Amino acid sequence: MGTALVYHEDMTATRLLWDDPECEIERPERLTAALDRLRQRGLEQRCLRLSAREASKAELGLVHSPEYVSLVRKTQVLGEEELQALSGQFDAIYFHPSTFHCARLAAGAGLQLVDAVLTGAVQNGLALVRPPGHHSQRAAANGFCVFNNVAIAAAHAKQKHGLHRILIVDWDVHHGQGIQYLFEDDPSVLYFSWHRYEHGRFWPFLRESDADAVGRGQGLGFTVNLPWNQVGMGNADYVAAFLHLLLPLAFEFDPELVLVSAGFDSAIGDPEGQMQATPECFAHLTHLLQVLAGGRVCAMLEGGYHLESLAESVCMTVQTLLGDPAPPLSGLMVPCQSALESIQSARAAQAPYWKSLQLQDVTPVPTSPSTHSPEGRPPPLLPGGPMCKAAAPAPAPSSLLDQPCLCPAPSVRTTVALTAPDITLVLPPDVIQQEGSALREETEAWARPHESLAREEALTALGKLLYLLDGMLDGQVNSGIAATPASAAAATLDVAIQRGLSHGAQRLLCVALGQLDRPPDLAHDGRTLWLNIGGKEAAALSMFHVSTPLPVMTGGFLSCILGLVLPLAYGFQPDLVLVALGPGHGLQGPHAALLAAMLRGLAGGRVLALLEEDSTPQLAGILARVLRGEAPPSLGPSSVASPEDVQALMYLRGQLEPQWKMLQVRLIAEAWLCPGARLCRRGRWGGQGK
Ligand code: Q9C
Ligand code: ZN
Repeated sequence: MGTALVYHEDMTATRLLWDDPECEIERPERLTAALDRLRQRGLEQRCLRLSAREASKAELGLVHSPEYVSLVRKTQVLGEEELQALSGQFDAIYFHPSTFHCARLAAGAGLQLVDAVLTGAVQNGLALVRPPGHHSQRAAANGFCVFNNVAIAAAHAKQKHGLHRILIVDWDVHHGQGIQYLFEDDPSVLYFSWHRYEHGRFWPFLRESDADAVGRGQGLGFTVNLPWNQVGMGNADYVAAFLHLLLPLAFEFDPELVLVSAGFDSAIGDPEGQMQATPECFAHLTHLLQVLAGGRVCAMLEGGYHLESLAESVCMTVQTLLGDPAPPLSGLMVPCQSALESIQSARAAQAPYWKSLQLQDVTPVPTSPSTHSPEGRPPPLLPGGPMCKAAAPAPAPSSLLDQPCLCPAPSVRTTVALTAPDITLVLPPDVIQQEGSALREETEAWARPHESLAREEALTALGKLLYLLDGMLDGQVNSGIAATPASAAAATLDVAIQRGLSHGAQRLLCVALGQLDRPPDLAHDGRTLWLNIGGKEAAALSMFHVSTPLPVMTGGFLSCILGLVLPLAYGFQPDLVLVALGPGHGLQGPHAALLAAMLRGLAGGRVLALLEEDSTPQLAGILARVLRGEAPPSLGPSSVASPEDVQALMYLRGQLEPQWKMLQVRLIAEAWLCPGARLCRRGRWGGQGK
């Protein structure tokens, strides 16, 4: 449906006219660097270009006082000395004769973006603007921000489009206190911000930036602060914050629109943030938000002062908005202790207001003021074992930034290799219907050990699947869907795993839904992570062979994906994902679509979905659409997880946490339910051999 890019070159006019070391980083080159890089990468050309308009007085009045707007208007005619004097009345602000015009364009750009998305002209978009907005308040400029672009866009979406639930995700490294103040008593706006905090010792030095500021009155629980108490937070910390804090609340909130205060001073190299997240991380953050609100995501630039890091991160964001799969993340996926403490404090502070946290949460962890050091991180997982590749020391920032931003994109995004012809009716036009098959002899050789693959239909389906898998491994196709007769599902999956491993996949994630037994000769060499959802009971036979019952309620399904599947998947860092809907998988289309959409964040989007031949064309169609990058449909208000779902999840997390650090998050009910004793009477890794 398209991605909008809203911009106006006049926004490069405002600049600092005098000496001020604090403000000099907010420069016109921020916009030109980002835009130039988007052009170089061919990304700008793929967007719908919209020229920004000025926001009107009434639109600015949605969040600012008339007196303040008049004050800013008057700066147009002031001389340099008067501008400097007025600037001095605010914290970290400079005015320029063009400031009023630029700030009205910045706010107007956000309004155009929201209008384009909410009228259905585009699916999503980015407004490249300056001055930024999230620090600005009803009657005050602050932190380079003059008008609060994102807050104005949210108020407009409510007023002009009648929206009732808007999620604002502020991934800038500073606390957007302006947005917090404007909506703190408003339950229709859920505001999430993470920010460098250092126990209150970092700008803007506010008590109300801490995790215990959760909103007021009707808005209690609709302000979510995640303060980072150390610098150096990286990809694993950011992804963990999304999986364990933001996304559970966001799904429960069920927003109609997602606005992003997209500051890139939270990226590696930025002088303000001092964080370590690489540009690819912003592809993942964007991707994770695109499963909400039917994919209606409007991002607006806030901070970001390292031009190279900013430009790359903007490209990653736009590329993902356009539907390209996110590049794999670099570095060991292990959140640091300080990040876990922060996430835990925020979960504890929010638990009273959110069902999705209630069964699982816990008392606050006392935080210790200490400086961040790499030594503070847990030791690498399985030294010398199968994860040693991931455990290699992270490359230096400069070399990370030198890496080419686009992985070679397969010419074909999604292919379906199905035997049922009526599927074409529900396929998007750019999804290729595969004609080819692997050679007959080769197919027979793979089939030979499996009795269930002897029948002609099973062999035909296997030939098509092998051909598709080869196309994915050779980089001609990004993702695909293949079908198999129900009776051959397990054997076909087994062959697909062996074929994937022998044809270049280093680490293969297999998510098997329904009654699909683990292939009997699946190696324990750490190259395959087998995850069965639909097993009889929760069981972790080893850190690579995990089984859990199919959750019965939507809430349980969501906590299974966010609390188990994705943490394992991100920790494993596969280069190929197989997701198989086997006999009795029981998944509704929207649930299957959500799972597939989220798994597409792994392995550069190399996801092969295996269906049963008699699946409905609708199921194949919805999977084809999410695999090519469309947003999954919203699940709607989610029911709570059943006690059984919660228990299974907690048991597995308890078993697996020591090995899979992305699972780590304290669970409140652990102490009450003592799940290990009840659910599994086997030894630590089960007792199949005993
Ligand atoms: N070294 C935005 O990113 N100065 N504003 C902090 C600490 C103010 C940041 C000084 C930073 C304002 C939109
Ligand atoms: Zn910032």
